[in-house]
Amino acid sequence: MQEKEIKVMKKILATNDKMAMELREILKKKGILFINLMSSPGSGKTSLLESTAKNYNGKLAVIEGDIETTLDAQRIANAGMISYQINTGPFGGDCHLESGWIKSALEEIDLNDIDILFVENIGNLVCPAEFDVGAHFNVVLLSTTEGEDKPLKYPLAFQNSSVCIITKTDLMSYLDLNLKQLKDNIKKVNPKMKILELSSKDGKGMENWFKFLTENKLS
Ligand SMILES: Nc1nc2c(ncn2[C@@H]2O[C@H](COP(=O)(O)OP(=O)(O)O)[C@@H](O)[C@H]2O)c(=O)[nH]1
Ligand SMILES: [Mg+2]
Repeated sequence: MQEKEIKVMKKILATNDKMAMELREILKKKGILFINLMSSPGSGKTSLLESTAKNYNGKLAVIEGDIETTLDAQRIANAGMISYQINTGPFGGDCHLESGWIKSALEEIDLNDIDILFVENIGNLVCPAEFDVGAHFNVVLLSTTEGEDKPLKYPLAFQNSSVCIITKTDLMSYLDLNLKQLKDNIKKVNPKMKILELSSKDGKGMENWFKFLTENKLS
């Protein structure tokens, strides 16, 4: 029985990865940079996107992933970014997005007027890291309130990302966070990780995120 389950899982992942590779190529050819944001609920993904929509000069769109509600898509749309919501609730409540769903969402979005496409993955530091959605960059967010140990406890999200954004730096003076320890833990799990520190609230460090976007834009 277990062997059968493993075989089915392997097949699902292989199908997902094939589609993800195709999406990556299609978007590259269209000159669209594709970024997948992953983190636990509440780390600041939507806030980062709102601030990006308001302060970064680019043609931006986001595919929002949530189990229920269109709240985040509405927040982002209010901030001025094209947004499209995927809800997994009606289809079993999956805790991650898969490349096939991204492909379906892309059929609804006019790709001719976009130069950066984001995915806000479902809030969860575990499952989203297992599924390649076809992004050019996986970006993992970790807020200062989550503690130094999380990269060690949830390594896959950090191993499968090339950028880690430490969010909510404005709160650091209220916390006992050891920032050096946190960064050492990130590097322990992924020595090549690019680490950015910022606050969407007071705007400090946002320029480094915008620089990253500009440097990696494809058109
Ligand atoms: N102080 C502070 N709060 C933040 C910051 N970014 C997000 N928040 C707050 O954290 C909560 C969750 O943020 P949200 O962007 O919805 O997180 P998401 O679930 O990852 O999309 C909200 O109440 C935000 O106002 C920040 O940089 N500083
Ligand atoms: Mg959100």
